[in-house]
Amino acid sequence: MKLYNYFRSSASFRVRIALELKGLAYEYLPVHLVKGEHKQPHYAAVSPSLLVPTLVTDSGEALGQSMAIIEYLDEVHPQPPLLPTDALGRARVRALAQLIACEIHPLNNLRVLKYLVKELKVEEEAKNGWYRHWVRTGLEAFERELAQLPPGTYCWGDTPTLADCCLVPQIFNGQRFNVDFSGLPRTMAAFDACMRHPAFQKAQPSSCPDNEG
Ligand SMILES: N[C@@H](CCC(=O)N[C@@H](CS)C(=O)NCC(=O)O)C(=O)O
Repeated sequence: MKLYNYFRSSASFRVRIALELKGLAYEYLPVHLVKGEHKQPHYAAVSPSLLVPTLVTDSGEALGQSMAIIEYLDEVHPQPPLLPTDALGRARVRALAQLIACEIHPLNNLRVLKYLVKELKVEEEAKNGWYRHWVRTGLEAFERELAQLPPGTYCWGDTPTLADCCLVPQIFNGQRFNVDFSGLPRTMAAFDACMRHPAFQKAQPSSCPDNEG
């Protein structure tokens, strides 16, 4: 398999975690987002949506959207599972994952932040305020959701799931923008547990070949 991705991209990071959790080898193909490599013809041929990550399967199929990629990996390589065996558990885990992937991340994507600055002429500090506001608001909701669920080591239960694949990159991203993570005990306990797991360590930006520090 090949993974087109960028060390700092949180959607890419989600897929790297899933690959590491499942012990799957892959070729790392860097796409430098800040240099706009995702908009160049060679990458557009792979990803018409001009987004990372893209997973290219062993049979040469290019797949976009991190959540779809992770669910594909989970179906094709079921061990260890990233979704619970019961329908209700799967719905809970997907809801947590989507709270991050659909409610938080799209508001803070590179192209959204660029649009705020370049087109709407928002000052750097106001842009950072936008970022911090939406991440903090989303994580507070995430914490309230976790508080309703049975206690566990990770977001759901005692093994990492799709929800953890989404949470960890969002926290990493938030750290870069100095988001306040206080008062989020369940969320940060799950994050800390993940960071003690070797798969999350191997997938993190500082472990990536294109890491710029
Ligand atoms: N929902 C997509 C999001 C993909 C996405 O937005 N990727 C970002 C990096 S995290 C990207 O390629 N951004 C390019 C841009 O904003 O121009 C997924 O989960 O894969």
